[in-house]
Amino acid sequence: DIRPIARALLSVSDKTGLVPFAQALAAKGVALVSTGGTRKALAEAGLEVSDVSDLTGFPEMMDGRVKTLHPGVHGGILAIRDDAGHRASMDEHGILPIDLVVVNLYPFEATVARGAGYDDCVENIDIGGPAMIRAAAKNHADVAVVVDPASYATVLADLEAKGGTSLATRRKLAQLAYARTATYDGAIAAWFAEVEAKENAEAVAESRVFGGRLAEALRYGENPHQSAAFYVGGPARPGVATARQLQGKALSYNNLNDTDAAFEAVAEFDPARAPAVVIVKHANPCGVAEGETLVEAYRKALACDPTSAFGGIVALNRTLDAEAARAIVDIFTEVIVAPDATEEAAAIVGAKKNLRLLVTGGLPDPRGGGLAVKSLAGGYLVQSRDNAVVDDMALKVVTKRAPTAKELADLAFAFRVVKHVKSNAIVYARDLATVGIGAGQMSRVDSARIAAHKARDAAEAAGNAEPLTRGSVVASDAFFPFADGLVTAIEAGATAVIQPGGSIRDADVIAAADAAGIAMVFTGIRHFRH
Ligand code: 93A
Repeated sequence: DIRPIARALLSVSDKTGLVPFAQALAAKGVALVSTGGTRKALAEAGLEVSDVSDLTGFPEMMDGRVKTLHPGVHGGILAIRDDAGHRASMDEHGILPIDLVVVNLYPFEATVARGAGYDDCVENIDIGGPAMIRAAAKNHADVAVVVDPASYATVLADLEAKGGTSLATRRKLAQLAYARTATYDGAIAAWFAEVEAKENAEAVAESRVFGGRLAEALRYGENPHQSAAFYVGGPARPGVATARQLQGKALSYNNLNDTDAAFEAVAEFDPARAPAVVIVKHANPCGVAEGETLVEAYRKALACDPTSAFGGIVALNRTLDAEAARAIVDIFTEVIVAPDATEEAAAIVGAKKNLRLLVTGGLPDPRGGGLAVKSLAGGYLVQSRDNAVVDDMALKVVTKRAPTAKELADLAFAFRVVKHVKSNAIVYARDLATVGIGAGQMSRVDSARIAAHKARDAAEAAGNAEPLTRGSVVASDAFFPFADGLVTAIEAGATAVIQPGGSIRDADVIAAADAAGIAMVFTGIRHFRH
């Protein structure tokens, strides 16, 4: 398996160690063939070296883009030496065998690293070099390939000891060769990705969405590989766009999105009526409550789903006070947002360096107008805000039993919350606190089940014998298309229901409610949110 070396093709950008290596080859009687720059370097060292044009019958052309891409080169590399047909082709076309290919590539990585321009980087993508390397490596049965000056010694050692290269050496060199071209192409692909990411970042920074003003370039978007920026615009509205950040790290894209969701939700709760708290995770409320005090509201909200509340956003409808601040900093929280904060509360939050505290100076009007914009491929969807508020709705009792005053208060509470839960949304509430929230399901009955399931989990975690949905009320953001979702809620222990109504099967749903003796009211207004 020893293959002597009669002819070597040398074409290298990195000329380190080239001359002594070529001298050693020449001393063993190896004929040298080279491309322009390599040939010049060898000739200057006094070596006899022919031009690759002698093999191809073509001059190097197109600024060197085409110099070795020719059957005169690739036939000489790829021909199987003991294949009569291959040998006949060589004879017919005057192709000379090449036994050693010594190539290192245009310095693409180094060109990118020194911050070269786009065209310069593209020009440094080597095409002919990798083609020869891969060809020689494929034909390792007959040909040795060297892609790195570090391997020159290996070839010379084989030549010295065996008069040619061994199969083991050629295989090892082939492995190194493919590893090199793979790394090289990987670097090129990574560069294209980098160029694209940079262009995206520029496009995001330059975009002017609905006359918005760039407030802040964000480190990244919903995911780290996405570019992002925060624009403010449209009618002024107290919230994330106007808030003053009293402390904590910069807000991320997801923080801003979740904080907005939390604050818009808590604004549904009139601070003159009662303190209220909303905890948001992944843009959905995972606990909402009113209480006698903020801290009580927070504890009730937290009890709904303490697992999800971990790392959540807490929004309050009144000035953050010390008691509430102490309770909130007790568990890992990303952001607190409130109309204001007392000095004492701010100092308590201050002990948690990373926790962001935002004060907005007020609450947005839930009945306020304005536009909601969403992008889709090639355009935008624009609609007016969902500014419908349950207090303004003409509630219609559709069951034999009317809700009690307590049920009615919880129903209104639940419908306020369900407006801010992604559809299909189901919210169980009791004593002005959510006890189970089902969000973002494609089927309403699944939302009803998930909400009940989460309520059972929360009860278990709190050591309660009964799930909190026992004696609760339930709100649905849109009508129950079938009785099944309602039946799930009844099984979970709901005693009253609020929903828009309007299904062609309303009669079935009402009958199921009457059969269970529960009360149901229709709002006539739907609260889809996607
Ligand atoms: O531009 S190329 O992709 N086209 C070719 O046909 C070609 N053949 C060898 N680059 C090509 N090469 C590369 O030129 C080699 O990979 C090597 O990096 C360089 C050596 O050129 P010179 O001998 O002129 O310095």
